[in-house]
Amino acid sequence: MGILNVTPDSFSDGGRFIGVGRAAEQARALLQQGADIIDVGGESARPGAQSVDEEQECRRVLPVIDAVRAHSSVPISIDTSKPGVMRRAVEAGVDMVNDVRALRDPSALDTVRALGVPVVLMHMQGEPRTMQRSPCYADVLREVTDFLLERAHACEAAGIPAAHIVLDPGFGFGKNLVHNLTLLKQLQTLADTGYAVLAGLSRKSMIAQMIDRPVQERVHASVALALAAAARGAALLRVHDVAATVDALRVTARVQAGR
Ligand code: 7PM
Repeated sequence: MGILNVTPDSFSDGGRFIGVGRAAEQARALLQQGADIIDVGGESARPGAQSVDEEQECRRVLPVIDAVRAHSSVPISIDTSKPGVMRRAVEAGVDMVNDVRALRDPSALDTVRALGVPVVLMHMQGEPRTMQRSPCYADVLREVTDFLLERAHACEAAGIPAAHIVLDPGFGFGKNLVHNLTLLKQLQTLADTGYAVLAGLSRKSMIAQMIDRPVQERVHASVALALAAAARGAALLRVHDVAATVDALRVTARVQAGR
């Protein structure tokens, strides 16, 4: 899954997204590098980020979705927690919902069921603006797993099929380095639930905490973390550096095959 950010920090001026051409170009590059899914996000659940309303989020993402759809039938996911954005994005041709709030909005569950699309349920402790202040768990693996299973079961009870549910421990979302490493080391436990697992580790600050590199110099470490997640059962990897990750996965698969 290649990351396509359409937040104003990266592409726009004054909160109004203007970089459709640039975003479409970036989407083409991700595809050419071997991305199987493009994740379009305009809300920014990033630590410390300001929230945006539905209209503003749609003004950012819908033109980009249209532009990608005009050139390609690649599966697109929409990174949002708002039912209205989910609906309008799927109407524009989006195939999957990626929700860092795991469909906790009161009408999000019914919206995804009615849309009939797969959904990524991500764990987050606290809220983006404050979640990294003092993350705290008695047993991080158990708490994250229990939360995700509760959300998955709520989805199934609402009529979303199990095959449409993807679980994501939410690396860096209300977690310190030891929490993140514990979750990654034990990721197979989450995969053993039978639901597909997604891991998003690409360029995250947990890498800086280990090797003190600025964001543009975290590619190699990101690939190492992606491989660690894949080895522990992750079916989807949400990454910025698609070419490097695909190369690493291809040779890893050959080692596994032994031929
Ligand atoms: C700053 C900090 C900028 C964090 C961007 C981020 C995930 C996600 C994000 C994830 C799923 C990033 C994050 N991370 N959705 N959205 N899983 N499902 O690295 O780990 O892009 S935002």
